[in-house]
Amino acid sequence: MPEPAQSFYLTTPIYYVNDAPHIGHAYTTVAADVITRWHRQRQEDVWFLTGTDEHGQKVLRTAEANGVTPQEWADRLVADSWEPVLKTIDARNDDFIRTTQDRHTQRAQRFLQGLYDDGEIYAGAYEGPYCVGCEEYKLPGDLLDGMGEHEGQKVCPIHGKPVEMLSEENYFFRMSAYADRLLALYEEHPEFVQPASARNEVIGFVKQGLQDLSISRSTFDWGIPIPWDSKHVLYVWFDALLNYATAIGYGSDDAADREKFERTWPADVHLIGKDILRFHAVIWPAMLMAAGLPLPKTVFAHGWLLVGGEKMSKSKLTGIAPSDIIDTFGSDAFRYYFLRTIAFGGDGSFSWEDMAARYHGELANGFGNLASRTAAMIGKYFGGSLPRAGELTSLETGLADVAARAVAEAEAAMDRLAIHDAIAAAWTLVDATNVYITETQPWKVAKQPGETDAEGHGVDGGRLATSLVTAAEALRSLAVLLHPVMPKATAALWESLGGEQALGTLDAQPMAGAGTFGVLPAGTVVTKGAVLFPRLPDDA
Ligand code: ME8
Repeated sequence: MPEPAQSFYLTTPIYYVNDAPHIGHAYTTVAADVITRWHRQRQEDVWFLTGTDEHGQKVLRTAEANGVTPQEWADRLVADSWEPVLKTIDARNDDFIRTTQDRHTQRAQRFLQGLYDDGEIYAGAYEGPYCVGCEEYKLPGDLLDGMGEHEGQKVCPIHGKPVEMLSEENYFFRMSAYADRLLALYEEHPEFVQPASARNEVIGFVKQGLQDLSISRSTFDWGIPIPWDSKHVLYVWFDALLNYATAIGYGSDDAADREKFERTWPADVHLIGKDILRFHAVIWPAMLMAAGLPLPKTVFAHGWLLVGGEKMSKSKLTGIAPSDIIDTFGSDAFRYYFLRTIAFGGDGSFSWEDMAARYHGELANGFGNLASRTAAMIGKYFGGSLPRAGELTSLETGLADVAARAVAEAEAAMDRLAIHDAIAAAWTLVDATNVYITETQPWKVAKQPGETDAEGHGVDGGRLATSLVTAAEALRSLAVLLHPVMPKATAALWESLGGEQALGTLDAQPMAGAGTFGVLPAGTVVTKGAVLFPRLPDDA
């Protein structure tokens, strides 16, 4: 029996539907898409979940301000913005969960009832600050003193707005009981919270001691009803975190759903922004411990896209829509730019000048031109039929070594979730192939008379054929290696290389073999194909 494929389950945060997505949200989803496509290219059994977080006061207030019910508002935002953006950025998610779906609300209630029955939840009252922007109960130490119009008030450091003082009947989860087990988890499994800066922050936070967590709200009704007390709705974060389990079948009565959960849980990676680290690295594992469920393997917190040194946000009017950039540069360049330029885990910023410079330098001139001139020369000198390579010199074996190293380094980088390093490793092959073509100068060699073998494939004393076959092999490697990052351009390249007829679909090419040369058979039909990264009009 063949070994079952390794399973890989990755999630993004589920996004609030109070507003449309900006490039910060797209950044997380694109990163998630690249990582999951990478694991698919390793032929693993991948599940990629994203979705929307639709309950809570923030969404309720936005709907009220727009004169519609919160459900109508959520439906509108999902249909008009959150689902379409996935297509815009070329994300290939397997599921899209909405927290207002029955599958989620029923299964979340089942989880909650289980905790209540086990004595993990008790009735109490909460008095203290709350930030509706974060949907978070704040500790006094979390807040800043307001300035200007907020003088004399305490403000949330993320939203820059005053917190509200709540005084409410609530149910509480006995989270304080889990502090020691959480600290042991961070100690024994350093990979649980990444990068190291995030892990240190979480350890520091839990070491101060944990309080029990208010998990219900009783002053509005937009949420999942608490099963044993319909005057309360579930606190939006407790509701939202459960999506990672409910979406893959937790709490379902259906046998196929339960089997899916058994096969898929625990998650391999919860990918998040650092703004929501504590929820994922403290509250979520404590909830799972209380329910006796296995813990996710890794919570990875990436940095922020900044504008003027602050987190990009719609509420501060600094949000840029993904389509603003993609309409000009295309989705591949968008995906490449953000993941190549920002060290994954650190903060970064966007500039039109930098984007345009990299588009022209790295994509159009570096990668795109390499692909088009190689295909053009195979067309011109060999009628578009890949010749047979002659004797290999150290130039060819040197390039093959670069390819093998690039794949090995990129694979190792992806295992560390260092997406920027993986792309940089692939680029060593783009650059080395361009140097190789300059060194072998096929256009000069072609001036010498050529020969063909019995099947009519050019052999041409070897050199011309060898250099073009070698460049084509490097491009084949790059098509596989960069497919997760730039799905459209690499599909066009695969088509131009005749990859599908010769070797099957691009998706089916295993990442592990991507760096080995000598794969494309002689006679493969190479066509010029579309320009991968067209030059932009001067005023773009
Ligand atoms: O927090 N830079 O939803 P949300 C980088 N519903 N990433 C950014 C960003 C920026 N400037 N702005 C947003 C929520 N993000 C909850 C999550 S999960 C169970 C519930 C990304 O709509 C980043 O991933 O506020 C951040 O964590 C997420 O969007 C927050 O999205």
